[in-house]
Amino acid sequence: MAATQLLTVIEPDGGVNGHDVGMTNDELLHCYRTLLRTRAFDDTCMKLQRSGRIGFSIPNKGVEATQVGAASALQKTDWLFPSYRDFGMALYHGVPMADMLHNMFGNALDSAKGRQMPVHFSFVEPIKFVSISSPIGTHLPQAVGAAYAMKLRGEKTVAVTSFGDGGTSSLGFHSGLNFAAVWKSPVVFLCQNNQWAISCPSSGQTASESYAIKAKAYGMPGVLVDGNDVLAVRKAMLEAVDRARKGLGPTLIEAFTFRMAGHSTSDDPTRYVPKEQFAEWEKKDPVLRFEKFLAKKKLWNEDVRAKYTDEATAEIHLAVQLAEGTPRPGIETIFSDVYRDVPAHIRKQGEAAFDLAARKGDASAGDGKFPL
Ligand SMILES: Cc1ncc(C[n+]2csc(CCOP(=O)(O)OP(=O)(O)O)c2C)c(N)n1
Ligand SMILES: [Mg+2]
Repeated sequence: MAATQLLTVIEPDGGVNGHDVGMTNDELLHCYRTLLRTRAFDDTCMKLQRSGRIGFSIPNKGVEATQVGAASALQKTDWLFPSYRDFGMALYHGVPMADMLHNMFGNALDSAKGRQMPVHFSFVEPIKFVSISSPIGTHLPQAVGAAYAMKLRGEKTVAVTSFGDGGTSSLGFHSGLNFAAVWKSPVVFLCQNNQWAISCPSSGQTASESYAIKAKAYGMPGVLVDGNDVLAVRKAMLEAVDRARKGLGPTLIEAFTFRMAGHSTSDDPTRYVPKEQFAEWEKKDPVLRFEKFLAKKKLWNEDVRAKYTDEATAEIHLAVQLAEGTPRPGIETIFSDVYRDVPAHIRKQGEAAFDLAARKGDASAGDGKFPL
């Protein structure tokens, strides 16, 4: 595997060129189902935001294969330090859609009790999905430190951290990769190169031949992989995870893909992404690519897509009903999970705030005046 030559497994005709896929039909269909559920989740969140029912979302269309391929190489005991775009990794490992939507609505059942932004998930079960860090690149050193702790404890787990092409320009990228290699931390760096960091294209981000090649300077392997190919990402990730588990240290994987939508619900990509680029990558849609592969194995036809799409639609509708129907967190939860013993001065401030809320009532949506 190389840092400047794209690793591909699924050929344009759906064949795999003699490659040993090493997955059962059920496992392959689980990947496919997760691609469709991820797209359904993304699509619904966009609609919820556009209709004013949630405040914010981050599109995921186009990058699903990277997430599913990467997640499929992990064990449930491994730790993920993900980016805000990683819906597919959580869904692959069985996080219920409702739990993710509780965060999108910031309701009382949200694991962060409404104190994080939407798409800033955190889960302990069924996989360790560490709370998203909004400041770009800051979670890379977190993953390196956690992985180093796993090594010191003699655990056979690994930490995987996922970030974007823009993340490679952060200080966290440099210090994270440097220390990981020096300490031989069992960590995998997954750079999802979707070619844009909001409106900044890769040409404005780096003069390197690839992002993966940066690994060489830190003293670790770098692998460039086709991010729209579930099986290629899985192959690169399996090798990197295996290396980390054996105590051989970190790997940097660059998954080359494309964000087939805006950065977030707050921008308009038609203002800066060339039309031709959208058209070119529409043809490389990762879901269609995997369908071609499944069809060649006689595991796919239009009916299979319809069945899984219907299932995903029913699942997301139910989850939306649940999450939207769940009340907001009570103001008394502001210190929950923050302190073991709430310090006296904080308790005093809290009591004053609770008292004010009891007298003045709750804030209403869009009411910027509360409590003044
Ligand atoms: C330190 C810091 N600077 C700027 C931002 C604003 N910001 C949010 S997302 C983003 C782009 C990140 O791009 P990339 O790393 O390629 O990830 P992508 O969104 O494409 O998945 C920026 C600049 C931030 N969150 N943190
Ligand atoms: Mg990007």
